[in-house]
Amino acid sequence: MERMLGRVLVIVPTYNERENLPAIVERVRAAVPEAHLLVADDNSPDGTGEIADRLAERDDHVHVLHRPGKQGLGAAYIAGFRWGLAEGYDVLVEMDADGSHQPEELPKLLRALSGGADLAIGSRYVPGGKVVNWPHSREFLSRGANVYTRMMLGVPVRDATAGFRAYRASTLEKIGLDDVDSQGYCFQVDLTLRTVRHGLRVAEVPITFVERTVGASKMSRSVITEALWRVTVWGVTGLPRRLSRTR
Ligand SMILES: Nc1nc2c(ncn2[C@@H]2O[C@H](COP(=O)(O)OP(=O)(O)OP(=O)(O)O)[C@@H](O)[C@H]2O)c(=O)[nH]1
Ligand SMILES: [Mg+2]
Repeated sequence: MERMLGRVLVIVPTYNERENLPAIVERVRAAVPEAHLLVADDNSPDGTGEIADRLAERDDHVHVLHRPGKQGLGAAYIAGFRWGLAEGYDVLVEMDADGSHQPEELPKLLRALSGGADLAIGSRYVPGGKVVNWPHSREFLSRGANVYTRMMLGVPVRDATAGFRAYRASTLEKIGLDDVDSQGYCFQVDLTLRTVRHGLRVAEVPITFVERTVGASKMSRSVITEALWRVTVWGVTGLPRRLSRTR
């Protein structure tokens, strides 16, 4: 199935994920043996980068992109996408290192691309999608963010902040990455919006999202604030376009 899609690169951004990385790499290798992996590490103080190097030495499907310091999830993905596009991969996957995104569900995402989607989103909020081990407050925040996003931007996507997704290389080439500077969850919304505005096909595939059990979250108030103001600005500046479409 991946053969039909061409070469697949799973990009895993890491910042202090030493306890999580080896297991997640092993699970990806088992779930989609043909796919390659790129660990995009922001010079993690806990030595995740060196662990990644060791994994890469043993396995020619594993690659490492060392970045000088913590610059946020969005920047790590942009760098990973650029690397993957330059290397000629046909599909670029985003996946967290902390076990929240289950590698065993990767084939489902890839199948959605084979079925014609330009972007496949692993969604918590379509029928069949689930969240495991989240406190009510966190789920409320995430669901609220998605309702607000849908309302403000008019994108027909239930889980626009989801970080488990597969892009065709052609999608990333069409939407362009040069002027993306969103960082946290907002990065996901940004790319979703660009994909929809380019008239490309987005498919949502139900996944089970499992909250991390080890390591520390990088989620912060600033991540939430960024998402809130950017989505609001995009909503307001995109309004004339939406109105002219409905008229
Ligand atoms: N390279 C890089 N990776 C990052 C950065 N911030 C977060 N990550 C990675 O991005 C993924 C998601 O980050 P998390 O800390 O799990 O954020 P989250 O999933 O919103 O928070 P939790 O639900 O609490 O886990 C993990 O693999 C992190 O290691 C960063 O600045 N640079
Ligand atoms: Mg996480």
